[in-house]
Amino acid sequence: MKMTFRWYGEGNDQISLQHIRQIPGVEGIVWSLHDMPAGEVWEQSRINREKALIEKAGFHIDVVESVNVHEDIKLGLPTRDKYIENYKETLRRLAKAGVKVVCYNFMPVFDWTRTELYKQTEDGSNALFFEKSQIENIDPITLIDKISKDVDVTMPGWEPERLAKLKETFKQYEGFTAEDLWQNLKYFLEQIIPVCEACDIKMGIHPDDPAFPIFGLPRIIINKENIGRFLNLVDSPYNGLSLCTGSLGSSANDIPDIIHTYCSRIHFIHIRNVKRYENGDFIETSHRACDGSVDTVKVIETLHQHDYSGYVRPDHGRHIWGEEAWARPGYGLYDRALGIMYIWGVWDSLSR
Ligand code: CS2
Ligand code: MN
Repeated sequence: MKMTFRWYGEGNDQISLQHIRQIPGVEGIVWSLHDMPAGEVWEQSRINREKALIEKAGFHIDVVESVNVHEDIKLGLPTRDKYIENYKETLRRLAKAGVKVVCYNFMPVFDWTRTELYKQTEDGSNALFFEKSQIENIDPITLIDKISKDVDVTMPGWEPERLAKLKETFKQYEGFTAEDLWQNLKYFLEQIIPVCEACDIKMGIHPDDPAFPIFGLPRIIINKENIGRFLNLVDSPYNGLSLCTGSLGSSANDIPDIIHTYCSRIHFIHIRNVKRYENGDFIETSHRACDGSVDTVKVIETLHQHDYSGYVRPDHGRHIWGEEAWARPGYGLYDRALGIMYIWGVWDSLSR
């Protein structure tokens, strides 16, 4: 496996590339142009600038997370064709710079959703928390308003231009079903996968987080069966997965079994742990298997059995050692670095 670390870019991430350099075994930076609105073509000069910066620090730029999909594509509006053409052009330009894998998601309206960004835990750390009863009893606009006031950085999926249009977007989704979403995803894939084949970029869809419908919006990349259906929409190795153990772990999925079944189509994997409670709440924990509901040891073991040679990154970490003062929720330095050492620990002992 090839270890990577997500970084939000110069001036946008409190963590420096020099610090990431000191985490053992990290070869690549998972990057994006985080200020690009979904649907626009990425400028080649900006791609090249990012590439130069990251490579100068000694990392590869093989993985981009994410190139976001414009809402009109998910909704299947007539304007989608223009945005799909733009998406294709961005892929071609990324390929020109040497990018190998692009991560994206196909969740209506939101990316990941939580009810609290700094939930205190017993040991004094804090973590992203999902309280089911809150989601059921609050209207989404109020929740998003509340959450986005807690942070002064932009988080993936919570970009200002997306939040500004929230009411309008919800209206557009009235009466929209899971089958509609499947159809629109198929349409999108049929357009872009041939381009990916031509320019040698592998697409990896990120599972929905949480892995169940919220606010009456459909969510489809949520379990083994649906992942199988997804891979068959366009049966090409270029149509693959960014498997995320924390997202799939928000409901009772057998993740090692999913890895075992679809391993050849996994291009990128996010490893993290979450603890599920009986009432449907869940909290993000350390990477350690006994701390959460995901058997992370078995996850790593399954990857090892399959000789997994794709990209890996630790996903969200808790805030520890006071880093909530400066780090993005889920994307501090310390717990993700500890997560990497846990992953290596299991991997190296298996290799021996
Ligand atoms: C993250 C996502 O929540 C998560 O697990 O990895 O925010 C991820 O970056 C996006 O869904 C990818 O498009
Ligand atoms: Mn993830």
